[in-house]
Amino acid sequence: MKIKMHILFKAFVIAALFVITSCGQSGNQSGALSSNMAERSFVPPGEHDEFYAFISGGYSGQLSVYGLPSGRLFRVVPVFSVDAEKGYGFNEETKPMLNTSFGPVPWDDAHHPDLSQTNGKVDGRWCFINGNNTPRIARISLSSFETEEIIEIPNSAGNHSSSFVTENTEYVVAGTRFSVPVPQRDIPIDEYKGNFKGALTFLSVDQESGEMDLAFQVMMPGFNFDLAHPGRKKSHGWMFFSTYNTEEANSLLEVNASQNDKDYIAAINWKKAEELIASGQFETMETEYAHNIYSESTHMATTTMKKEVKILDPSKYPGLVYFLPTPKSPHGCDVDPSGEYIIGSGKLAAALTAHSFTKMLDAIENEKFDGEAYGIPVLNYDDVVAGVVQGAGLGPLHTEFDAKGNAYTTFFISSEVVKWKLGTWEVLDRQPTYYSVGHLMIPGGNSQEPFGKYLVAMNKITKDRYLPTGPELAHSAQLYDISGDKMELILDFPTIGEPHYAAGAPADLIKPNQTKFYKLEENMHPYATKTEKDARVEREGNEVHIYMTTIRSHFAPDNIEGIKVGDKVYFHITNLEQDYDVPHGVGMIGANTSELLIMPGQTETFIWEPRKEGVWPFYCTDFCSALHQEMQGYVRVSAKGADVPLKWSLDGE
Ligand code: K7E
Ligand code: CUA
Repeated sequence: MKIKMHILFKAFVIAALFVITSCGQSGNQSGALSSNMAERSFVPPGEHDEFYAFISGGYSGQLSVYGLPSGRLFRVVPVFSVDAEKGYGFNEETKPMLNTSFGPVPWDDAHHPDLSQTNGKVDGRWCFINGNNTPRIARISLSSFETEEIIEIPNSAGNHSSSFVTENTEYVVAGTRFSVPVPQRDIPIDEYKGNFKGALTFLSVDQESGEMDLAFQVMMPGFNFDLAHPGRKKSHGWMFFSTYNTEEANSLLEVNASQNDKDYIAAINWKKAEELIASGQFETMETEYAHNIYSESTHMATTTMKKEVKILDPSKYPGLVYFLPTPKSPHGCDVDPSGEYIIGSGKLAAALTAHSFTKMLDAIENEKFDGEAYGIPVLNYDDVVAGVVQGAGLGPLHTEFDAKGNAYTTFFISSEVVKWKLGTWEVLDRQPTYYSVGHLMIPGGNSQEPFGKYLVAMNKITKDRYLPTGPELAHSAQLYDISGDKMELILDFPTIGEPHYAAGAPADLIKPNQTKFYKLEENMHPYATKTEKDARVEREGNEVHIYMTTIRSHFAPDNIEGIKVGDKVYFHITNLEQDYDVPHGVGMIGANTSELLIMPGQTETFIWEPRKEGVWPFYCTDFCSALHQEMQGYVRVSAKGADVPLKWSLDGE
């Protein structure tokens, strides 16, 4: 039986590959070629795009920021991976951002950005994104476009069904993909069944500061939790997670986790969870996780190691969790703008399943159950399903929505986006993608009010779309105009890393709140130097602290003597500029770290441990004025134990 399944599945995969290969030869002859199409994505020089798009970097660990409809890349915001371009993870100020209970982890795999909301609408305050590999959630300020916070998720592994935001940003959720022993311990892997657990984490968000806190974890059976989306409007207060591997296989999952005809969408009543927590009905588990916060006033990050987490066991609390049977290892789990429909995309199925929230409540009330799993009621499939979209394509993954009652689903295997109607379940339109699309994004698509003008498809395979660059090709995003009845492909653009999900918002929501520079008088960095006359060098044993400033176009001081081999030299550099768009950088020969790129009013630090005697230059790395090439300095390094006195100067003073 198992072997038969395996062969069948292989045939399915081969068929899928054939589809991919064959469309690889075609290419799009209408699309972006016509000048009319080009005009629709063209943003003239000097003009601004209509939307921001925040696209995950996948295995780059970063978040990239694009404009729509132009597809222009504006910035890569470093989140989970070190970034020498910006000094992120290299300078002393941001190193703590990457701390975890495993020590500093300089990389992650980031999949799902989501934006903060107020009253179910995108509000332009923050972007959240998940780190899969070493489970973490980050918060990025949409004023500074800096990562302000990273919180580690304990008891999780492969933090994939994350980071989805509720209607008023009450919570950001983080669900585990891999179930693991909780607490972690040394047990045989084949004791998986019944012993491994899947933690679904709810992080509360402070509405003023944005700071996250681990509110509670719902400790689920050992399934794989793949994606999630929040309820909205009538279903506000619920969070839906897709599951696969309800078989609880621990090996050859491609076969052994594809046995069950149906897996589940788990419906979590988080309002109920809040009541349980408030009335003390939870267990406290000891654990360890890092909480890293970057302060805009000290320009520094700090790490707090946390020790405890509140756990809710759903088998003990009736009403907290229900399972909605959903065919064939569902991947995407998407909720429409009205909050009524929960769409499950069985990635091995041809059909899409839409569950009804109203029917779900009715089935709960009238106990229309079809058994239970680990004490969690399974609702009867026929009593919760609202409709099935038939014959839409092969390998459905993800669905987004416009504001006119339409849904758009990506089909990985048949490489297309299919538009269909909510409620009637009829297919309205289909457009090929080039090729093998994963997620798609409509700005505001995960909210009550999508801005249904553009759709971005994020593809896994580029093949012949761009100039080749050796064996590794750029991934691609494709922009469709969805304002008419038919979708129209108007642009291709390459992405950073592998784009998974994205989030989009109108530029008007974000543009007015931009930080232009940091006020020097508000700089609380302990090593800030606020005027040139305060610039100095201090020795404490073999540690030397240089309090340095930058202003167009010199460093103060720029000549330093009395440094010795074996010293640990801290360059604390404050950029004295108080104007928009005047960063200075600094690079030091032989320093085992990146440059610093210091925004106006900011202080940053790197450490240099000189190994060789000599006179060593440093210079500004950012072309800051016509005299940028003059922005340089020297450090004289003498032998260990030499008696060259410590001195520093600028223009001899
Ligand atoms: Cu479908 Cu990680 Cu959301 Cu990729 S995931 S596609
Ligand atoms: Cu400062 Cu170039």
